Amino acid sequence: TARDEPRALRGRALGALTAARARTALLTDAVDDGELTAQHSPLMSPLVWDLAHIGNQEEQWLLRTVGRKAALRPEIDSVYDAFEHPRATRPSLPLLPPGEARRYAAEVRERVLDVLDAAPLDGAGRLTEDSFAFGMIAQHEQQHDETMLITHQLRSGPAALSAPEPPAPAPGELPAAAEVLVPGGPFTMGTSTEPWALDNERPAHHRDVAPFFLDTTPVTCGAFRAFVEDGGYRDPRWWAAEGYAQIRRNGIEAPLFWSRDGAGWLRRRFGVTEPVPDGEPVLHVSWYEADAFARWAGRRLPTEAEWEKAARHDPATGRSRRFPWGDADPTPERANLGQRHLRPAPAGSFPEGASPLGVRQLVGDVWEWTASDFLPYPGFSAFPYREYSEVFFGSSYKVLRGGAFGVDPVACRGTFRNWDLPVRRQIFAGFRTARDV
Ligand code: AVJ
Ligand code: FE
Repeated sequence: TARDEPRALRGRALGALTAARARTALLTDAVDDGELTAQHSPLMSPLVWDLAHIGNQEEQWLLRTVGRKAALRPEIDSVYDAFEHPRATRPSLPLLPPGEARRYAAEVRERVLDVLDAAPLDGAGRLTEDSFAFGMIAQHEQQHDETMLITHQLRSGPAALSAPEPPAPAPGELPAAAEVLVPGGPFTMGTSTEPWALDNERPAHHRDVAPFFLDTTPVTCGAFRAFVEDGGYRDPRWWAAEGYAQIRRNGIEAPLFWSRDGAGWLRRRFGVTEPVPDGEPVLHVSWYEADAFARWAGRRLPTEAEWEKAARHDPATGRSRRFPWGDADPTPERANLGQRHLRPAPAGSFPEGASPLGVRQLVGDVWEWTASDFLPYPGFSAFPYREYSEVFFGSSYKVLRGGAFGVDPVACRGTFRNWDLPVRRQIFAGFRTARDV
């Protein structure tokens, strides 16, 4: 009811903030102080930077802006400003040591919970800017948790994290076909109603898409291995020119973390070396590698609009839904999200998460590279700060969709947009392919 709504919003915000902090603790308690302050890769911050940055963003948005409280530690804002200091240089900053960083984030949180208690989240059935800020900060922490999970994957040494294996599909549950025809025509892309959708997902607008075929599962390690073994990395025909130059310059011959083992292949995953699992969606490929595989296979990457139409459009009603399976939130039966597992589930898993046309694993398992540049939707307006999305728009960044096993449901929607440079491979990215009719 309308009267319960403010309390429900407050509860949702509290739940999301609490879950994010539990995950932050898990990721930062798993290694010792030396590993928290070390730089495991120039691509990543020391874990202890992410930890205090999480607290500092929460201080700035929830304590100072929403709560209108005095600043707790304004002198550290600049150290934790991601734009002032690129990741490679963060180890040389005067970072709060681990104990202090933990205490700082906890102190901010304690005060934020008072702000949340007092916040007039909504009295009239409308969402205030304040409730968005709580959702944004919970998503921000979860996004940095995913970033810290990437740092864990990049660190050397024995495993520090563990998790149960994801469920495998029963043989009778596998998709009936390798690809489906997605009919052409207009659909609604983006959202104007999802309360915690970020600025770049807005507003809802019409897009026309020509009919196309789309893979029912992400591309597997086995399929990708065939490309590698066919000499795909040595044949410039398959590659965008700058992508080919980049792999040759860096001696790249297979996905990141793969190594040859006689006639076969191994891969390193969170401190464990294991045979490359042929049936699992491929991970740790750049946009260039995904694009080259697709061309070798006689196919192409889907555009972002094609991906979203396949994931959200319901042919029965003509409406766009929140997720491939409908409007209900993700569950463990529908999608591999939330770091419940430390790997994607085998291709063809999650029949309950399929789209109406039978496309599987659009949400969860691996981020999916799309053909598209990261651009604003018509009617975009930056909110609440230009540095979340707007400064990244243009032709430098490619869009990824769907979310990986390390993405929390609070930061995952059919409309959610991620982006990265086309050379990046440390993120949990795979892809699926499409073709014209
Ligand atoms: C949306 C994942 C590209 O980590 O760079 C975190 C999210 N923005 N802090 C990133 C973000 C500010 C962002 N990505
Ligand atoms: Fe951040």
